[in-house]
Amino acid sequence: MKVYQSNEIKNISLLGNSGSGKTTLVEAMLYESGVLKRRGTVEAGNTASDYFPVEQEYGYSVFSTVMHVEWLNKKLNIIDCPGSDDFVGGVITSLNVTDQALILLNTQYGVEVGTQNHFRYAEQLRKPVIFVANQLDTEKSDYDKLVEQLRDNFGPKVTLVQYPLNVGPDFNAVIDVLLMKMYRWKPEGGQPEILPIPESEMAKAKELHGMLVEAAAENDESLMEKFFDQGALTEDELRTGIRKGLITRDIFPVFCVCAGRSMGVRRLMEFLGNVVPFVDDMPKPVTTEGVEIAPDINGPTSLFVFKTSVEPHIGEVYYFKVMSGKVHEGDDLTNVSRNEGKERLSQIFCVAGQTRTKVEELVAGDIGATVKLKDTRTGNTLNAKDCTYQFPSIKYPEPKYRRAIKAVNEGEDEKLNAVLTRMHEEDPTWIVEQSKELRQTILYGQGEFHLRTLKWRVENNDKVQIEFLEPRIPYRETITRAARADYRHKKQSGGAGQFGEVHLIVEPYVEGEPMPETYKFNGQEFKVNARDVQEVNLEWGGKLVMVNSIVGGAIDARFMPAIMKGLMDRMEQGPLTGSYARDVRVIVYDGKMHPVDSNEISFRLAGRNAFADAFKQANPKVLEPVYDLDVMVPSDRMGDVMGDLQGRRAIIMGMSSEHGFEHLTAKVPLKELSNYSTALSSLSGGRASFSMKFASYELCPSDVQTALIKEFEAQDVDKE
Ligand SMILES: Nc1nc2c(ncn2[C@@H]2O[C@H](COP(=O)(O)OP(=O)(O)OP(=O)(O)O)[C@@H](O)[C@H]2O)c(=O)[nH]1
Ligand SMILES: [Mg+2]
Repeated sequence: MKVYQSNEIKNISLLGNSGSGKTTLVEAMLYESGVLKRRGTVEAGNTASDYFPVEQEYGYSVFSTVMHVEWLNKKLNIIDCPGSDDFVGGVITSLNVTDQALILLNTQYGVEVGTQNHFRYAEQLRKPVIFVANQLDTEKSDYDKLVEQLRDNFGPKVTLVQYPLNVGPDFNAVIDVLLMKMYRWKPEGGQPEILPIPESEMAKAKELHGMLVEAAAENDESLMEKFFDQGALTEDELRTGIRKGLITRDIFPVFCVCAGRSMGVRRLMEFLGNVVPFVDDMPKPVTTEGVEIAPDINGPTSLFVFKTSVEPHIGEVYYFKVMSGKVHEGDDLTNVSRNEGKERLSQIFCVAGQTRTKVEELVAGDIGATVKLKDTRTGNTLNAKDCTYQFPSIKYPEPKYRRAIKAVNEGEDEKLNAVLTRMHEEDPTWIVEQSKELRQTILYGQGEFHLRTLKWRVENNDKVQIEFLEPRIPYRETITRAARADYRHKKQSGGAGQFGEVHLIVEPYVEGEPMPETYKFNGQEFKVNARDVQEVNLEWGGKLVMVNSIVGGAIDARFMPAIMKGLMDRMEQGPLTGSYARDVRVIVYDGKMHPVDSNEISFRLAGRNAFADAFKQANPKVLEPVYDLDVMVPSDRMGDVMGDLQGRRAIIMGMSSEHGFEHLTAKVPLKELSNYSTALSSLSGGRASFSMKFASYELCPSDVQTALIKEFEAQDVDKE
């Protein structure tokens, strides 16, 4: 295979709502460019891109697939991304290593929630966008309505480069107003006839051409001047203007294809090869040290590993982008992200799905793959000697769905953990947490379907049967007023005796609020003074403050650490519900010792139980985690979604209308969000999306608190 130079390579992400035809389009591109001898179909489960059994089982893409086609002396690296928002990880990864987003639309449905989401992700990463109207051969296709929705959602920068003729089952032609030609296909698609524009279409074509020329000219002063002077631009000037507009996201061109019949595919590949930005037209990637790195083929070799996947018959495959220099088969590189480990790239490949073509060299800007690395992970940087670049790992959206996960067969827990760790490498939005607090293994993902896909893979590929359980809620407990208690721990029967007595006061800890000098309980006054104060920043948030206010040596200072341990026992397993406790100040103001029997364990237990008693008298409250919810829902489903949220104790914080969609923000307790992604999907017919982020801990409603206390007491934890 030819070694392509940086100015012959284009990196493109194929985006768009699920079902818009991305996999079918890239299949047609591979076929038209000769990589495939026969076109597969998603229905037949034999496409080059959806080659994972789970994708063939479900009939849509689960993973982003790296492909390449060679067309008109250009190499187009195309990453076919999954459309379902559950698999957003693949989209984010792809956008981070490519320079152009191609957003496909199903002309039957127009702008869908997936279109909006992917446009938003491209916008967040400042990536150029081209829209492609697909499925023009279907009954309900309506191109004019689609264009209207595109302008309504994405504004006046939406500029037509093509419009179709005979939309519907007889679709067979488009008018291209950049080249001012008509393209017509035979029913089998492929090579088009390129014809003059029929008279009947000329007026419309000229008008659209004028709009395209103006839109292109706006991105370059000299073109603008020429446009004002002569009112026209050459094809090359048009291309230059469009490229500049793409880079600055000032123009969103619209193309037409029928991927299912391989129509319009060659023209689109031509435009991608000729016009969209090269890697060095785009902003330079920045290292973790904040240094911009140009994709210079003469620079030091540096690779960024953006994806790893375990593939049938070959094991782990590492996909990388050459960020600088050139990489050759047999190169020895250093993994600067993992202890400078040495890695030999025994083979390097250009890939098209599971078809890997060995190559000798890949240059800066290109995308390739390698195998058999010793200790490399997704997000790592591999460099040649003396190169110190390190590129930051890719940031993924917050999880939206979580479940506790367990191996059906106890003995397989360890194997399951190893499998889950590997799965996280394949899709970084599958996040595993061994939660000490909840005493569960929690699996986080982007939705119910996302986790079910994982389950399918673990059970079918790794043969580990798993079950999902309702995850516990990480409640917190705290107190709302001061209270006092004392506890004597005494054990003097058989063996070493134990004796310790602790008197303490507890009160809510508020940052910056000083401790009073006296407390009053049942009419009795207690004077305290802080001889020593210890503050603990709790790993689960909030603080514990212990004040030593002992007078007259009632408790020797050497026992204070033991008392602190006792307090921490009950902070870690709160007295009320066994949840983590936070924001409590404890004043140890008196106690008793025994010259022989007093020891660490005695005072740990005395401290622990005195604290638990006082805590329970201090009007303790359970706090629940509350999340900020951000929902995008089609206006016609707003009522149902609102009604459902009200049933989830949501507090609506804001509402705004955006192009036929309602944008809702709300605060909702985590307890009420367990199955929200599934509920929202059925309420909106899969046309809504949301994100959620932890916001704060708030007081639990009393009925929830009572139920939690009952449940905890029923567990009968050790009441030492
Ligand atoms: N009639 C018609 N059907 C098409 C066309 N392109 C794709 N399809 C069909 O649309 C369905 C979805 O196609 P895919 O290629 O899987 O869509 P996708 O965008 O990859 O979907 P996800 O992988 O879920 O994101 C399949 O049944 C295709 O056969 C087209 O141009 N015309
Ligand atoms: Mg697909």
